[in-house]
Amino acid sequence: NDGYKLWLQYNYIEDSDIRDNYLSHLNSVQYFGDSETINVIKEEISLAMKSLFGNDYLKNINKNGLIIGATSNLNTKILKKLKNEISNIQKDGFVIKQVKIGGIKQIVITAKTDIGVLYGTFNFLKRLQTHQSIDKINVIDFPKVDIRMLNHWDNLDRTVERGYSGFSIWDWHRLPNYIDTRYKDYARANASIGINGTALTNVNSNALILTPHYIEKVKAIADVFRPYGIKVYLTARFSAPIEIGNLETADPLDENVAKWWKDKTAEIYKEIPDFGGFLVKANSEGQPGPQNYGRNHIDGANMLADAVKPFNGIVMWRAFVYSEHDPDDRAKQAYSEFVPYDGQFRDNVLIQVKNGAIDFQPREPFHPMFGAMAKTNLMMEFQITQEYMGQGTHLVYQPKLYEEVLKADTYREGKGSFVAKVIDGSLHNKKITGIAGVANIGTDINWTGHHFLQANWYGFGRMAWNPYLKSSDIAEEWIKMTFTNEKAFVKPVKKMMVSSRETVVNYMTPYGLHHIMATGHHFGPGPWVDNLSRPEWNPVYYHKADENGVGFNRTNTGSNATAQYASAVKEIYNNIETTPEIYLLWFHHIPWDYKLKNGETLWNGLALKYQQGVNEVEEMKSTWNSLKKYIDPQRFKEISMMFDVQLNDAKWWRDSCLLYFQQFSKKPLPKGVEKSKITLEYFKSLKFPFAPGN
Ligand code: BDP
Repeated sequence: NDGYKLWLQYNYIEDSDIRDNYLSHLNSVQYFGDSETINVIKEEISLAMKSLFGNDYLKNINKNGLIIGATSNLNTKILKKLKNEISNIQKDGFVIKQVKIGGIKQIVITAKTDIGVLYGTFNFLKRLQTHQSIDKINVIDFPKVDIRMLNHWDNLDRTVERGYSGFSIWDWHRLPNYIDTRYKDYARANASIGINGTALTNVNSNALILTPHYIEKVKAIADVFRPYGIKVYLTARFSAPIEIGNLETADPLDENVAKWWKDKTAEIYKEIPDFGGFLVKANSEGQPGPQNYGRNHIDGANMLADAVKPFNGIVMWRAFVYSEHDPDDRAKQAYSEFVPYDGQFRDNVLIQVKNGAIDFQPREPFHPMFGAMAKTNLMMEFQITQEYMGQGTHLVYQPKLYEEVLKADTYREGKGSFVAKVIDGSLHNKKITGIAGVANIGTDINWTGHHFLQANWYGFGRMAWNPYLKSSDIAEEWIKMTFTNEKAFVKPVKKMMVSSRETVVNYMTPYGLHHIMATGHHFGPGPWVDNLSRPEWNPVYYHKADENGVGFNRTNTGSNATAQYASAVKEIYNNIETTPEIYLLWFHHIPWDYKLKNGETLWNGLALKYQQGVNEVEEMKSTWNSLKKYIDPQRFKEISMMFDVQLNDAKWWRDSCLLYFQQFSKKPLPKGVEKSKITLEYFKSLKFPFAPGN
């Protein structure tokens, strides 16, 4: 098993009790409606049934069976039985319910739209894959967030920025005539978890994607995705009117520029009538934007919003901005720049905000912009690819991180103002809601490099559908669908996944340390780096270690970043006693002999966490090795080798960080912490000129 089939393995159900029970409900299947989406549902059902049951299924039309179709295509007899449920269906939600018609038990999968029916079908198939009971099934579900999308940081030359699973799956050179089967399998996988959008291109964008030659290629992909309910989006390079439009300026207030974007948009919609819209990184890390012309984010975003508005398109404008000319704490800059604009963006603009104020660290407190813009559509950006977390080789189950952020309480409208409520729009009654994940997908045969990182794609989709789900429940269903329902396998693997995020924090950045990764590629430790041209690119800017202690004072006696939070949160973080220890060094600069809650000094505590991280990887590795008999040899071996990499790297992190910080703490390692056999000089000398994703 090479892992290509992801969580859609549809393993044959060996347990005959379960199999016979299912088959007693599945003697037939009837489809209602006629659309490309209904066709893909038929294909999926037939693929899944053959695989789950062998040839023993769908034999007798006059016995208990399945009825699949949108409400508008069902006959009145069926509709009558489902009256209440149908009136409760929201958006692309669905109902799966067993009803009796003419003495025969029928499981009806229905929705207002065919896409909803597709979601219901995948939900039903998941139940079969995870061996859940379907007796008297009665399920109603709907997506809580409108736009659930992947952001591909894929370049036109097929390299992937921060991609660690091979090259881009978009084969631009061979498009539009050659349609790789991956496009369809990608769409199936995404639809199975409710993802309904994908931005095909890197936020550090290339204007060529907007030329007719490329629009034709994008159209070919959009045509494959359409039956699966997935819209395509493109990144818009702000200077495109100059680069491909022969204009002299890209000033958003220039009439010719606005007209150029209107015409360009119309040209795209002519080919792709359901095109989603634009994703824009402007005036950030060297990308062009409205500020190049003395304008601001409102001018830029609204100009594009007006262009897509006639076609119901949207603009996702990223808030990931920080400037080398701004002497203020980098963590404060996005909030300072955007929050004063609240209420001034068009209603088809969404401001896309990363989960934390710095950059996808193993742990960050939630971004203070969440809940702070009551009159602006604001969407979440998570990173599924693991730029700062071991990239394609470390097992880190990220839905645990997503959950931590979504559950954080912003206190913006009093207690219970969770980030999840900002994202589903309920806190301030938002018009459009969205959530994006930076994809970890590439041309590797198993899509994500490390088999377990498929779970991050899966889990992202599930939480985008419903940001209140428990990450541990998602892990369990993913394990069962991807590997096996065997309890002796599911339990330990789930435990390992759920704790893996804390483990990576332990061996990389315990107690609120952050951004101490090596330069450029961000793989491996580099806390010593202090020579980069922009101060806020240097790890020393973030940890500020010296003889007196370590950590970034962001309280009211320091950068005062805490003032960007609601006052209840601000007070918690301003006070070292009430700051959760997981964020200690994020908010405070603390002496090495500061006493932690467990009685250890900060230095000892830090060292012990690094060691704990290493120990935990060792445990994961031995857990995995004990499970060999439950799994196919290929995936077993490949995952097992990944653990070797992860263990080595965890030790590298521990050893180099402790040697480095020890220069300042001048204290011995506490008992139980292994001493490095390698020198700090050696760690510093390591170079990675060909690291992927750079
Ligand atoms: C950082 C990455 C960089 C991205 C940037 C972004 O290092 O490659 O372009 O974020 O999100 O995390 O725009």
